[in-house]
Amino acid sequence: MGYRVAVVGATGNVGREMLNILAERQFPADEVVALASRKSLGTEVSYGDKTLKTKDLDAFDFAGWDIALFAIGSDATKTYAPKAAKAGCVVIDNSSLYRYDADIPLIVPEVNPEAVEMVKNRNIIANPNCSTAQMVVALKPLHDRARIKRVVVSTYQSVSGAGKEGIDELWDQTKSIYNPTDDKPARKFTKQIAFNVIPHIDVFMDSGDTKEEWKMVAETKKILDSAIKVTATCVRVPVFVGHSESINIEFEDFLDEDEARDILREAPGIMVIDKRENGGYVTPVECVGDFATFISRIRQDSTIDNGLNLWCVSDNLRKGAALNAVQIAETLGQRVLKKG
Ligand code: 11C
Repeated sequence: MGYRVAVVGATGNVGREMLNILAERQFPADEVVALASRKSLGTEVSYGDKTLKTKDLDAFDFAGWDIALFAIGSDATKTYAPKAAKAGCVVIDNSSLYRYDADIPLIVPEVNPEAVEMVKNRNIIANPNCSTAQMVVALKPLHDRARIKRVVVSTYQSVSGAGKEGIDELWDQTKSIYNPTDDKPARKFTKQIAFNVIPHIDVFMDSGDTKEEWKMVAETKKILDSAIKVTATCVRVPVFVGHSESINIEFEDFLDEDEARDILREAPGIMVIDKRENGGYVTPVECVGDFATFISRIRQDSTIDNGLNLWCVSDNLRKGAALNAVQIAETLGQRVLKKG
């Protein structure tokens, strides 16, 4: 017997990817339902070679359903996630609503799968921010070997992180650059995104950091190790899908770049592409549709005793969202629900 799985927000970028990945990874589901708000009712979405018609989230009864993958905003999640959890359905939530609650597990399965046991507290599991997920996959095996003290990360985040409106804005603005009569001013973003970069993602906080930067700090501590110091600068770039990160790591112990490369080659979820020649590294367009987090440009940082630099690229809609959520569902099945 398999699982009964609901995908909530099935018509959005992440919801659609959740359905794709459930099918691609042959998640042991007996039944899958696609849920959306009333305005998307009846929209057809793909699940493997099947087509599902979306049902009304508001009228849905979660009783008898095992797992709900949520990919809707925090406000709607606040209404529907407790309803599902109370009905006995485990919620795996992609919003930031529950991530920082001490009694809710925040999980990247390659890093802290054991945290899934905490699901018993509230029947809710949080999925991290995309920029954190790919970074901690890379940091974990290096931390196990040489203890990370401090991380300095700069991100290059694609517009799909801002949803469909972000994608549309880059597309329309790029076309309008060649047609001056068709001005497309910034709407979703705070400045022109076409042929530009914007050092601002999410709202500003009192510290001067943006919330996206704060999330990378708080989530790395919760998932990997609270002792690790992280400082982040998050930047939006005119790329449709795939977040990139330049990561500088300071360790307690010395870690040679060749050993780091070998460790990363063996680590789960990682693909090392690191040749010191033209094109011997990964760029975001190459990671789209892939499960792996790609690591390139691994090299010693000679300005400190125990430092390394690396370049990390991943599909933000997959490892950064839908894939990680499905991997959490797999972990939940193996360690807690144990059906079938
Ligand atoms: C972005 N990282 O690229 C954001 C999107 O907390 O789940 C995901 C926000 C979140 O804009």
